[in-house]
Amino acid sequence: MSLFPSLSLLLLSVVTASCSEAEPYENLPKTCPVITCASPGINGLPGRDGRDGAKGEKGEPGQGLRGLQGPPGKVGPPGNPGPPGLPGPVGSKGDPGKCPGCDDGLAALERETLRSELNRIKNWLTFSLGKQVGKKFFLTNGEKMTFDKVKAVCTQFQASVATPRDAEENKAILHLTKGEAYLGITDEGKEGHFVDLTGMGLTYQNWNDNEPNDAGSGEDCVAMREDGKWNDVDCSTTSLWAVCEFPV
Ligand SMILES: [Ca+2]
Ligand SMILES: [Ca+2]
Repeated sequence: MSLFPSLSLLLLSVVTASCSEAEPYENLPKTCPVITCASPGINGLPGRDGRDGAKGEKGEPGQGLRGLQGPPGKVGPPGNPGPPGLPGPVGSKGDPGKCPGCDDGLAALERETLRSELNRIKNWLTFSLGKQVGKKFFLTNGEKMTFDKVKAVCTQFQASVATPRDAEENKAILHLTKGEAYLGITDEGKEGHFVDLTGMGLTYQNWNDNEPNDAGSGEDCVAMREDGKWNDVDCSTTSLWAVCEFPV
């Protein structure tokens, strides 16, 4: 007899626990096995808003028509000047400048110095070896040789074989050599027709008596004798002085 109240209390607890499950209201049985259920309560207030969800992906651009581009706007005011740029690379060396007065003065001084030095050298040569007549300067190397070698020696020193154009030049050559010397005169081109080495006819002649005679096997060169007279001789003769004439 004492167990009946305890059993009833146990059943009531079971039924209460069954009715307190968090099931949807619609799914609750309308009847209870032991006691009649009470009518359902009214809905509670909405819960608080949940947290913001993650950001979604960017959507596709709209499909609407794009408007026409408007006219360009007015030119804005000029901006402030920028800072100065870095210095450029060093340029190549320029041409020397001109200083007309300075250069001319220096050039004139150099020319005068050279002219003075050249005159001194000419004087030395004239004193020792040469002889100047007018604008000619006669020189000998003190050697005797064939006519061809005389021509080669004079050409080497930018001169020509001594060729007297008048009595004064003839005398100068005689004074220089004091003996027989080749002259720059020949009739190799045409026998008996004597010309200078440029092919020009003679304007001055000082032949010895009975010369030129083209003696022996032929004489096509001209030698100055010790008395200053001329004689045609063999060009291979090696006993004649080499005398050259230089323009002054
Ligand atoms: Ca001859
Ligand atoms: Ca002769």
